[in-house]
Amino acid sequence: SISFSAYQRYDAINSYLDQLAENYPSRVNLKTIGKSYGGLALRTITITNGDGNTNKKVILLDAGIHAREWIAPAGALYVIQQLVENFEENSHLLETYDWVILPVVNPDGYEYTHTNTRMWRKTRKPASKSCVGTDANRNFDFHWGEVGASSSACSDTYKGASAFSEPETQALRDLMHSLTGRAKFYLTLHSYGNYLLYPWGYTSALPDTWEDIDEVAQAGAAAIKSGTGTDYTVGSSTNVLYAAAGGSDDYAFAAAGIPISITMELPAAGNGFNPAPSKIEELVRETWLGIKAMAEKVEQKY
Ligand code: 0X9
Ligand code: ZN
Repeated sequence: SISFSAYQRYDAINSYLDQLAENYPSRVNLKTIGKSYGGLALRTITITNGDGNTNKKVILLDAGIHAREWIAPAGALYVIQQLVENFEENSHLLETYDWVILPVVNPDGYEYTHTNTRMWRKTRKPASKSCVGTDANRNFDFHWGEVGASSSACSDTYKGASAFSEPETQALRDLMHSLTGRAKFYLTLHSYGNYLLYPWGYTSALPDTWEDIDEVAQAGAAAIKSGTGTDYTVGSSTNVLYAAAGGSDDYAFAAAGIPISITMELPAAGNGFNPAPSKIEELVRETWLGIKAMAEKVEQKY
């Protein structure tokens, strides 16, 4: 089991995944899709209904691209818990779809925020003689570096020496491509600010199919609003937040061909990147309402 009354360290997250694989071998499969710069395993959990169909459509969920956004991995862990340990209630979500979840994209950074610098955002690979880290969400190779990304290695939004300079973004890229054709919905959890964002991040123009993505995001916002009263803003990244190229969402949509691609910025609960531990459980429950509604919409339409 896992507790949502504290933020979990990388090792505890791994232990939970191992425990689920042990207890639910027919519905859970773990993979290591790569290693962080610091040598930590990048682990996915694939959750199925155990019917043996290996060719289902896929929902791809990740979290923890940004190290300090602790509520995001917590949200991913709650999704995992619901789909695996509360399977009876959620089996409809696994009827025609498998879920592939990478709960911590940037474990080096995540651990560093626990042990050294709470507000660290980037990866932990040296970027220059004196500065460390690349913004993984500026490092994807789609209009890389064109806008909202820095060329300075010391900046928090450093785009990297080249697109996909980081082992973590390489691993996520390869995971996306390994699921091309099967993956219909890519959802990446961040914080904070209560946004459901979709392409494009690099331009104020909208993709041709923006209304399809908007419909899914609106379903998520509506479910959260009616469940807890919390408001989410829905729109394209550039139009409702800011322009920033090289994000995983634009790449998933444009380069990996995943038709529904959304960045969810979870709430601050009054404390920025650091919601009180006593708020984690209600935040992840609320987030799950939105994710479930979006998944239901995707699964009924795609
Ligand atoms: O700036 C980001 O990477 C995201 N916001 S955060 O506060 N979590 O850092 C928003 C990313 C939206 N997507 C793109 N700009 N592609
Ligand atoms: Zn973020």
